[in-house]
This record gives sequence, structure tokens and C-alpha cells, in this order.
Amino acid sequence: MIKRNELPTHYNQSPTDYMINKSKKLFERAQESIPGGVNSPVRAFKSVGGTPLFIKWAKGAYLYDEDDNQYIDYIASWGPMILGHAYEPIVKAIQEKVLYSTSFGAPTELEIEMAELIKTMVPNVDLVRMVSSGTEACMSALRLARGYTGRNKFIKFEGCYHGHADAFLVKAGSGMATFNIQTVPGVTVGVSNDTLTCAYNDLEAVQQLARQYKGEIAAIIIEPVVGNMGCILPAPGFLEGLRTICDDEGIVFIFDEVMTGFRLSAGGAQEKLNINADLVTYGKIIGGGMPVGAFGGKKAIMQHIAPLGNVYQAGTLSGNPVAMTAGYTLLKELKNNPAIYTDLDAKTNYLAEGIGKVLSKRGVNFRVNRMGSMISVHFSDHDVVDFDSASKANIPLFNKLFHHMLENGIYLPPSAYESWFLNNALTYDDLDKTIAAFNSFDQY
Ligand code: HOZ
Repeated sequence: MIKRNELPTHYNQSPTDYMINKSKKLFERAQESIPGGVNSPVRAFKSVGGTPLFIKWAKGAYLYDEDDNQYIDYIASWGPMILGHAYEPIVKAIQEKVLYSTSFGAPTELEIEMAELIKTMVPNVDLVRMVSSGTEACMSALRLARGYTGRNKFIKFEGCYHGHADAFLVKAGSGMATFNIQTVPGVTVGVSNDTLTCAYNDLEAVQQLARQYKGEIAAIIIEPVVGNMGCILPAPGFLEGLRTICDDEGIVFIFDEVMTGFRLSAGGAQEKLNINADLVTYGKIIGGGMPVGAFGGKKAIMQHIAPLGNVYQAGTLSGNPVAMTAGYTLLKELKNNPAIYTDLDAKTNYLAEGIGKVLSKRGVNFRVNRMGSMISVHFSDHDVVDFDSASKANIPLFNKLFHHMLENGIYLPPSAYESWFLNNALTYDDLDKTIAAFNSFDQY
């Protein structure tokens, strides 16, 4: 990991040097040719206000913007940079692989190695199909569940986000929640009618829907630990209750592990929480930060996917050799080095406790939600357990804090509705600086 004192001095500005002139100019320019100036909505800083930072490069725990400001990164590319940015073994593996071409559209041995590695790490996966994003993974898993059961409806939870396929854009978290988008023009009523929703952690509501739509529900899809309305944890017995409903009603239980997979533990949330899913979806972490997703599960279900079955799903870039080599290198490291998870857990706990002490001392209403290396701070006097309670937190206060943190060289997600992700390149010094910045904020 690169150390602060090894950085060129202009990449290590003090907070008082914080300027974003180049980012401002780039944002103006970007809006002339890119919708809203960004290629993914949450990046636009629309809810927190101000100008999105244009990032030039990153190394270890730090991001550097075009104005040469340095930031401690709590996004980690929304999860995959779990060992820090530009992790040397991954960079090297990519450099070597790229010499042999960047895409074949034909099978490679590396794809088998990747599937075999995933099977050794993750419970309940006999077969795994690579795709290019978490959106694709969730979309394909839902189609498979529908094809397998011959049913159309499915249950998702308010504030959970499963990518931007039409069926999932109902009461979704992440950017939909951030921008308060209730219905998405272009998603047909016919599609939305098959999407049933319940509050997260409300088992009774799910039981009620299962009774009401008996024999019609193909799947229940859930983020086992939510990252798209801030970090929200499953109440004791909630996931177990869903498992029982799925078993009793012949419903496919899908864990969306795009955020939790290989992050909460080497076996993801299934292993960490000791619950079996029928299908699991993964995202960017499987590509070591490159564009990759995957879905997998038991053979009895997965064998319905083409070319074994007629549930069609395909992609030229699926199993792309460069992405596979990056992901394989990362997953191997995570598998072989369990101390990574112990370290991340200790660091995240240290951060949670430090922030908690500061906010208590300052008399602020808050809740810190955390599991493993996922964490979020909600300015709330009530427990944050679902979308409703997350929305009732003091979001304007978070937005102000966000800018204070930036000015102090700390990059949080630009929305109160996103989890923060720690990476193992973070030092305790970085965590202390973050805690100190919570203390120096004067607008609680
Ligand atoms: N949907 C992602 C976070 N939940 C944000 C993706 C991005 O803007 O890069």
C-alpha cells in the first residue's frame, strides 16, 4: 500500500487547500454530452448538492480528484475495492492477461477456474453463470425463478435495490430513493403489477402476500443485509422466516449479494448469517472492480438456463478474460487470507465506536448500523430498520455533513440512502481522521 509520505506532495493537500475548480469545469463540460453530466445518477451529487468530484486516480484507501485533492475513500467503488484501489496483484494480473486479447466470445479455461473457485467459497452453488453487471445477474435470476416455477409474481422489499431492470424499479432504494422517484416512466403497468412489495423486516406482511397470492409467487428477492437505503440489518428470525415461507410455498429464495457477497465473509451473507438461498446474485466484486456479475445456485434450478434449458440468457462479454483474471486474483486472496475479514471487522467496529462516542458527546440523535465492513450513520432518534425509518432520519443534516467530510478529505457516499464500504488499506490513522472530522462538524 502506498503511504502518505510516499505521495507526490501535490497529491497530499491539506483540507484548507481544498479546491475543486477543475471538477467544476469538467462537470459543466460533461453536461453538454452526458445526461446530467454522469453515467450513473447517484454520482451527480444532486441530493447532497454541489459539484461531483471528477476522479483522476486512486491507490489503496485514497481517491485523488482532478484538482489533486486527496480523499479517504468510503465507497470502494460501491464494494469491490475491498483490498484498496489499484491492488498490485490485480493490476499485474490484468497487465499480463491483456496481452492475449481483451475478448474472444468463446469459452476459456479461466472461466472454469473462476466457477470452481466460487463453488469452493460460497454455499449452495452447484452451477454459476457469469454476466457483466449486478443488474444483469438479478434480472437473469428472476427470469430463471419464473421459468423454473412457471409463476409470474415476485416479492421485493421497499428500499432494496436490485439493479435497474424494469421489474425491480418499484419502491427501489439507491438512486430511486435518493431522488424520490416513485414510478419510472417506461416501466409498464403490466410489469409493475407482478412486483409485490413489503417493508423490510416485516415478516407478517410477507406471510399475508404469500396467502393472498398462493401458487402465483415465483421468487422472494432480498438484500440479506441492505446497502441501498443506508446499511440496514435483518431482524433476528426475519430471513429464517422468509426461508420457511419459500420452502412451504415452493418459492425461489434469491439473495442479492451484489454488495454483501465476498464482503461480509468469503461465503458472503449466506455464510455469515447461516441461511441458505436457492439462487444468489453477485456483482462487481467478482470482477475485482471490473464490470462483472454472476448468478448461481442449485443444479435443479440452474439447469433450466440455456443451453441446458430454455430460460434464455446470454452475453458476449460474459466471462470476459480480463475481468475474470482480475476477479479470480481478488477472490483467491479473500479465500486464502481470512485475516482480511477479521481486520475489516475490527476497523469498522473501531470507526463505529469512535463516531458513536463523538455523536453521543455532542448530544446528537443518531443510529450507527453496521455489519462486517458495511456501515452507515443515520441522524435519527429511532432505530432504522426499513425504508420508512430510514426516510424519517434527518437527511438534510447528512447532506451538510457530507460536504464537511469532503472538505476534510473524506469521501462518503453522496446520499444518505447508501451504505459505506470499508477497504482493508484503510489505516487506523485514516479512521481517527474520520472520527475527528465528525467532531469538528459544527452544524449538528
Ligand atoms: N447503485 C450504486 C449504489 N447503490 C451506484 C452506482 C454508481 O453510481 O456508480
